[in-house]
Amino acid sequence: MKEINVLVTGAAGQIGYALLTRLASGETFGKDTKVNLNLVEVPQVVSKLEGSRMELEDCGFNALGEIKSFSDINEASGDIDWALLVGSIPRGITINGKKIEERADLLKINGGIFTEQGKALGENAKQNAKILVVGNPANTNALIGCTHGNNSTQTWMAMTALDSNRAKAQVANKCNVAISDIKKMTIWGNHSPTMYPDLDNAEINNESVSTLINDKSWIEKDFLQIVQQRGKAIIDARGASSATSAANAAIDTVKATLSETAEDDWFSAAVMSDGSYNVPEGIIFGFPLRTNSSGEISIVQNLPISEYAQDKINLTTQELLDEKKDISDLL
Ligand code: NAX
Repeated sequence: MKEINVLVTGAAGQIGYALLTRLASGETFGKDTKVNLNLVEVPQVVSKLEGSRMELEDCGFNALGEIKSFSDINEASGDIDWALLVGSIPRGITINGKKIEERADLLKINGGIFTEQGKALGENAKQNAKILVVGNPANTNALIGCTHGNNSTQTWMAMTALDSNRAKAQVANKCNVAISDIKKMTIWGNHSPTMYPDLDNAEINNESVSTLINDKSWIEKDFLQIVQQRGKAIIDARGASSATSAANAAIDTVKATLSETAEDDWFSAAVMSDGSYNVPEGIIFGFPLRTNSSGEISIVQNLPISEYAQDKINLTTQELLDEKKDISDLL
């Protein structure tokens, strides 16, 4: 049986809880691959991971390998093939008597975490390791981690698959088609309310979704707002942020990198900009991506971008540049 070493931070959190069974069941890496899990939590919470370990054992998955718990990222990151960085400090938490509400404060606190995690993974994880940042602010956390990882053979991504899945769900309802009929969904930019879900280049039966829907007002107002604000709507309804759907999107992203992307499709994640689509280099930006038969990930090129879409892309680019400025002392 093949083996894969997977690290999950924030493993005792709500996304972590929903994620672990999906990683260990054989669904993600295949039934013939044993999944060793290195679970990472803050020291105050690490003992809770024993409960997760017992539950995973009780699931009886043949693919489940060894489970280890850590509070030290350096110890946890040795020989890792895949790292899912879910843990981060949420907005609104009180630290040293101060409620963390400002984006700049949040960026700095999480920046410290991702500096350390980046260094540890860069030094200790496998040379071809892939790293997906889920913890918010995901793009800028990934930028900090990637910078301190300083390892050009590892791949850092920030998750936008949840936004992509949310966009597909809205289109499926509107067009009365199955989710699997919707191809080539792109989320441009930041995982934040400025991200831009692109229906011009998304397709159903090889036809542009925006052409098929043919309702500018729905696309530019209802659809955009629903997708951009979906996270908030879920918090309002559930009293807690998305967990099952976030874990599912992380699994979708991992799977999308494990085999060659179908000719008629691509997937969404944020990666280091190489200047494609005139997005400045040096920010982690949501692009349309493909995996080739050697497992390399590349940005899909030469898609048409309307003037309207370009305005939206400029907006989300500016937000990421502002975030980068806020943490410039951490880079
Ligand atoms: P929870 O608060 O339930 O869990 C987070 C866990 O991370 C906690 O158990 C905490 O102890 C742990 N943690 C904090 N700092 C850590 C560190 N330095 N090392 C290891 N563990 C650490 O949050 P949850 O709902 O699971 O969400 C996790 C993160 O995902 C949040 O930042 C959230 O904003 C983000 N999200 C990102 C999404 C995306 O699409 N990119 C969507 C869903 C989610 O909102």
